[in-house]
Amino acid sequence: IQLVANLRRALTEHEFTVHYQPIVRLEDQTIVGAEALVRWITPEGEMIGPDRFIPVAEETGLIVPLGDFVLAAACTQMARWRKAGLPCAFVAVNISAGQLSATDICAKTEAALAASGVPADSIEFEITESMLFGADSGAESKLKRITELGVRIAIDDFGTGYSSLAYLKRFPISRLKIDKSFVDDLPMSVVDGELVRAMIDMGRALHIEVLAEGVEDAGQMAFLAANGCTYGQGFFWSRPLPPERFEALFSNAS
Ligand code: G
Ligand code: G
Ligand code: MN
Ligand code: NA
Repeated sequence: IQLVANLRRALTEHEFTVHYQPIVRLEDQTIVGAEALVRWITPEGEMIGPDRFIPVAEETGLIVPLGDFVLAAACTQMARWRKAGLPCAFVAVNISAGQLSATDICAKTEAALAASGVPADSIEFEITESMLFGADSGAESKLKRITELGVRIAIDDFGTGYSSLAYLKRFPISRLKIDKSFVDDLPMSVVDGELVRAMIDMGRALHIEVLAEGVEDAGQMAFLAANGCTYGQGFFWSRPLPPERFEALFSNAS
């Protein structure tokens, strides 16, 4: 269909760009990192969100070159920020299953790190539980090699996938990102509150950092902070922003 042709053109014509959403340490409300989120700016100037094209990119295999672009862009951005002394310690990049099954993800990751010169531990890969649950030995050994490079692994949308927690034993996971659906009804929902507390406690016991996604208001923020959640992300602090507006968040603070 036309969307596929448009996506191919968008790749060759450099119509994709990357926005950055701050990741905040709840204790002192400082920005410590960012999640890279791809955007498509059409020649007409319309901004199209990834919900509309990532599924098609995944079905057609275009997610591989698109993912390469996002990883390279995030590494390059991180290098600029480090050079400028911006205290943003890491950038998280979403990785689709199709990218992990492509044979050369490890080599591409090494190349992106080398080309940008950023330390591997300033890059985090966000993968979903289902990617670990469904991981064949190939995907598993690739993930292990990527963590051996020093790249950190975060579990995105945590709590919504197949919750076979066995993967927490097999893989070196650095961060759990509690899915927005558990955060939405805080602090009112008793059930969600208990689930969130259980996820926070599990993270603490396993020395895995815990982040709450989709934080939109002060009540949610206060609940999370009071219950020992370390990091947050959401519209309460900021939407995903183009790099120059993300940078401006640091000059406004402190
Ligand atoms: O940015 P937004 O909140 O609209 O993102 C919607 C969805 O698209 C999220 O599930 C997010 O993980 C996914 N997404 C955004 N950017 C990327 C990307 O670069 N690669 C992949 N695989 N998914 C992305
Ligand atoms: O699946 P993933 O967690 O990568 O999705 C990130 C998506 O969530 C992006 O599309 C981002 O724009 C969106 N997002 C981030 N924070 C919030 C929030 O506080 N509220 C809502 N509704 N969406 C958010
Ligand atoms: Mn994500
Ligand atoms: Na999520």
